[in-house]
Formats: sequence, C-alpha cells, structure tokens
Amino acid sequence: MPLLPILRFPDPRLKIVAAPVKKIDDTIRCLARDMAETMYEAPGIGLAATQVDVHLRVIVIDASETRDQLLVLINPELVESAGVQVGEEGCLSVPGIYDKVERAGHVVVRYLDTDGKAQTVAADGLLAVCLQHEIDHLEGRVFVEHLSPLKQTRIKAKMLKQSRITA
Ligand code: K1U
Ligand code: ZN
Repeated sequence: MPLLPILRFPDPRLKIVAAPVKKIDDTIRCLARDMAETMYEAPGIGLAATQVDVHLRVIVIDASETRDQLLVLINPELVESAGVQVGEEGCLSVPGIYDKVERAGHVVVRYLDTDGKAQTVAADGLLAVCLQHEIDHLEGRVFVEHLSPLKQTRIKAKMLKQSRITA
C-alpha cells in the first residue's frame, strides 16, 4: 500500500474546503487505508484527506496509546461542543511547530463509517482536540490560524525557508 505525500503549510491547497463523500465505495475505503498507513508511518495521531491533496470529507484518527484504535470518519459533523481546553498541537503539514490552541473540551461528532453506517463518537481530552483539528483541515483551516498574526507570519517564513532548502 502506498504512503501518500503530505502537503506542507503554506501550500494553498490546504485552504480548499473538502466536498462531502457521495458514495462509500472501494475507492474511498482504499483512500482511508492508505491515509491510515501514512498516519501511522509519519507518525501522527490523525490525518485529513485535504493533507494528501484529496478534497473529500474523510479523516483517520488513532489517539490511543496502544495505536490500535483506528477511527475512519467519513462526512464528520460536529454536533455538540462544550467547555474549553488548551493543549499543545502539532500538524504533519507544519512539521516541527507545536503551540497551544484553545479548543472545546468535549465534542460529539456524527459520521459515516466505511460501511456507510451512521455512527457517533463522544470525546474529550486529546481525542476531542484531534477531531476538531482534523475537521478544521476539511474546512481548509490549519491549526496555526488559531495563533496570533505575528506567530503565523513567523511560521510561514520558517516553512518557506525550509522548503527552499529542501527543494
Ligand atoms: O492533522 C495532523 O496534521 C496530524 C496531527 C494531529 C494532532 C496532533 C496534536 C494535537 C492535535 C492534532 C499529528 O498527529 S502531529 C504529530 C503528533 O502530535 C504525534 C505523533 C505521534 C504520537 C503522538 C503525537
Ligand atoms: Zn494537521
């Protein structure tokens, strides 16, 4: 199974709003499998299809310590959010940058699984943060947009410098 290349911030394709999946077929299941493999290999605790330049509403998450609780969420929708938590976030599209972001403390997300069955997940802590981070990607938002304009400018400059060095 191929590992998928991950777009790097500030690539403008990270700003594209992903379209809902209309039909859950083998193409979508194959995409989810490749995304999961890419996430585990990175390593990361989540990955949105946007980050691999596929603009469909698919995310994969495994925020477990044992790395054996894969969630594949198709057309995820945040249906409830409550409270506040501030936690350190990173992003596979912004390697080497970690910063504190304020998020809802508790969320409920409705989604379709790979069989097309409606499911809900209620989460707090790291899983809640990760769900919000990945849904943001599907909306074309990267976590640095939650930081101050000064930090965003510095991070953008650092990423552009790195991409010139590695090109
Ligand atoms: O969407 C992504 O870019 C993945 C990102 C998800 C995320 C991390 C932290 C808070 C919120 C969302 C990552 O996985 S970055 C890598 C990372 O944090 C990590 C990697 C391995 C083990 C544990 C954490
Ligand atoms: Zn990310």
